[in-house]
Amino acid sequence: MKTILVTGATAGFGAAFARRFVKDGHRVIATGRRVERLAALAEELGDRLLAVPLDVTDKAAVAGFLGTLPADWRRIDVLVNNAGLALGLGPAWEADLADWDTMVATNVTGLIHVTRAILPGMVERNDGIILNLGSVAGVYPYPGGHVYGGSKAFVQQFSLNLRADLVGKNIRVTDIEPGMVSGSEFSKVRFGGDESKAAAVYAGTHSLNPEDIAETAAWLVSLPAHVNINRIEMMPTCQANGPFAVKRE
Ligand code: NDP
Ligand code: 8X3
Repeated sequence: MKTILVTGATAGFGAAFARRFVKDGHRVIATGRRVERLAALAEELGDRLLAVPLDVTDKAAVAGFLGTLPADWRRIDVLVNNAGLALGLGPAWEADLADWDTMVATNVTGLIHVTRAILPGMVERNDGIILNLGSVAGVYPYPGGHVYGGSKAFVQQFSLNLRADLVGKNIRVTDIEPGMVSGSEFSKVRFGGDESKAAAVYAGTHSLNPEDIAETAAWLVSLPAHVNINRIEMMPTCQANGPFAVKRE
């Protein structure tokens, strides 16, 4: 049984991770900002789920987070850096700077601060797994992706650089890079709560769903200690990259 910290467990992938890990016999520390969602998850999953509110952009709360946990929950075997968001899909020159700042604060600064808070314990015990949620948006550019894509490229490169520091230690790091995933709140958040715009993103597709990502995470956690998967890029069969954009005269 592993103790698994999941950031952003109040919706989408994070909730699916919590359900899957508890089903697989692990203990989950579920975090996020919406306390009523955390309470519902705790009610659903019982005493192998510890619900603790955490805003990953709150640097002081992140730094002190471990110390707020009950003593027997402080040994984090697996960290899932999942909390993240995209805001807007308009062109860069029209983007709201506050949206850009929020994406960087959450997807980049939040992720590195949580990692910095949890990693020393893993190094001390010479044991741990970190799963970071990157995205195909960090690999392939698309119109309106700008800072979201940039933040996920950071997550990929940060993950690979962590591996460089951790080589020889029993600590693994994987960047999970999904493409189109329906069944989460991702697009609703991106479009400021507009449900019809969000639904249009997935209309007529058989997209991945959060359980597919949880299946991948469960597999990563189950691998023998000598196996590190550096990156996993996954898309629904109905999605592919290309072609290059060409503006002709
Ligand atoms: P959701 O919007 O469904 O879930 C996002 C989660 O992040 C929520 O639980 C939310 O909780 C949490 N969150 C957002 N901001 C903060 C914050 N400041 N502090 C703590 N938690 C926060 O999205 P998904 O489940 O789809 O996305 C999960 C991750 O996967 C993200 O990093 C996303 O970028 C990435 N991803 C998503 C893809 C998709 O197509 N859906 C594809 C590839 C990657 P709360 O609001 O309660 O704080
Ligand atoms: C989410 C996938 O393609 O909407 O990271 O950016 S995409």
